Amino acid sequence: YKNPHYASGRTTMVHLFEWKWDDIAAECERFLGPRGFGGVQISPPNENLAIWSHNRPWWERYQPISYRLVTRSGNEQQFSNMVRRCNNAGVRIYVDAIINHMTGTWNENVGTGGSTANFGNWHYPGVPYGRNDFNWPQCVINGNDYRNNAARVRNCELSGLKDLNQGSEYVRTQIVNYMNRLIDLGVAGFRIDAAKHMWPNDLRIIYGRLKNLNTRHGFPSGARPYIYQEVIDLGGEAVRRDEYTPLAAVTEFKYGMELSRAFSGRNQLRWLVNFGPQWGMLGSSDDALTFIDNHDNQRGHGAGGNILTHKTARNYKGAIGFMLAHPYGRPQLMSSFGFHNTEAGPPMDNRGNIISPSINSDNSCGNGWICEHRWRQIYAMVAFRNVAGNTRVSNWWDNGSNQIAFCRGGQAFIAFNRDGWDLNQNLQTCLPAGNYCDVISGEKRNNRCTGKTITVGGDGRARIHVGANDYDMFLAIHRGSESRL
Ligand code: LM2
Ligand code: CA
Repeated sequence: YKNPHYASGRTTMVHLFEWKWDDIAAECERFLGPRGFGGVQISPPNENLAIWSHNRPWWERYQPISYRLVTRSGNEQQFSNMVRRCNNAGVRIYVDAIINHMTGTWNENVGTGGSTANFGNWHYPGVPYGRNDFNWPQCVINGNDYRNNAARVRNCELSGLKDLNQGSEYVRTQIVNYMNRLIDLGVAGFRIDAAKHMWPNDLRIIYGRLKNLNTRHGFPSGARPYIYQEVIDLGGEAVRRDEYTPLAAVTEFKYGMELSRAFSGRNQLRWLVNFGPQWGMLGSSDDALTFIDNHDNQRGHGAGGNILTHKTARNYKGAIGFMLAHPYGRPQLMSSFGFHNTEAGPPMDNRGNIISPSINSDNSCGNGWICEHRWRQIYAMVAFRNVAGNTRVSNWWDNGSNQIAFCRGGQAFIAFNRDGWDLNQNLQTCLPAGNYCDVISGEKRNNRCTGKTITVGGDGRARIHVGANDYDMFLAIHRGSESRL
């Protein structure tokens, strides 16, 4: 369950938060496929409660009312079409699976597909679930439970969301049927929402009943779905992430927290020389889904404070650049819509329909969408990581503070400067002699560099300059970024 089953040579997925299925299909064909992205995490595809009383917040999608594939992102036919088109473009689809709970109690009770619920009776006719399918006696998790009561974290309600009993055969069957339907439609795996709120043994049984990935969508026979379990464990938790790594991969929240610290100037970059397990992170790359921000902590929900996001773009790009240049983990990018208020849902019209992103001539998005994955510095680093492949970090250099540089075998080289003075050094790039285009300050176009050109000599060394006031704090070159002029 720890293999993402990317198409060969691909390494990185992006969370297209709240995107519509038709738009994702188009994005796979026109951008993600050609640019070498490995996959997309989509917002939950199953029917959720439509919460008009909060003006359709983003978090309504974490309030399931049935497993019908009807949401503001689209219907079942659009979903199926998206998965087909993305797989054809070499881009895999990963589903955010909300299987811990059903919607809590609200005044409104109609879902995005028209299903209703009778909250007082724990009755969800769209599945159907009833009173016996939930944990009993009813209780709500309180703050202390996270430190000292694993059973309450798993058997009580997460902020009032009705807590399903995954120990029940009937509940397991509904969940497995839902997930297997998605596998039949061609998805490559799942994010398991709120995994710490479910018993590892119940999850093990559920994963074991999932089908192999659909060979008619290009997966090898016998391939198991990729599963990454959302477990927030920064230490001091009653529920530990190591309880989940024997089952499948786990979201590594320490990763984005530490890189956010370093790239916002709260820790020196030179310490990153041994970034990885020695920092208390999961012991192997296969175990760790790595990311800077996610849909929760970019708006102050979930784990950790002071996480870098698109709102502080220069530092954020630096952190993303390091993440994609460094071999540890299986990276995930965040792609956001703009927001001022932390409850606000995606751009929508007054009937609640999501408005599609528009695409500008410079590749960026409009209509309220940020599309970090379309920032040159970010998609260029996706290509860098694909070129770097399985090579190790070599030739680490630092200046004893916030200037660092390293090679990825003989494939790629990167340098960062977060000090208040210029980086200006003759450094080993590990690349064959030639003129290389920096893919951060510009790109290679018609065999010319639109940004900096770096001249590597026969000894692999080059003059590397990253000014303290440069637009970006890093430069990156790799095999394939040579200019021929
Ligand atoms: C997650 N991971 O474990 C998601 O990443 C996170 O986004 C979800 O919370 C959460 N678990 C449940 O799937 C979000 C949001 C919450 C929101 C819930 C449910 O962070 O604030 O809670 O979705 O929509 C909302 C209200 C809360 C209310 C609750 C129950 O904000 O005040 O509690 O609904 O109706 C009474
Ligand atoms: Ca639970």
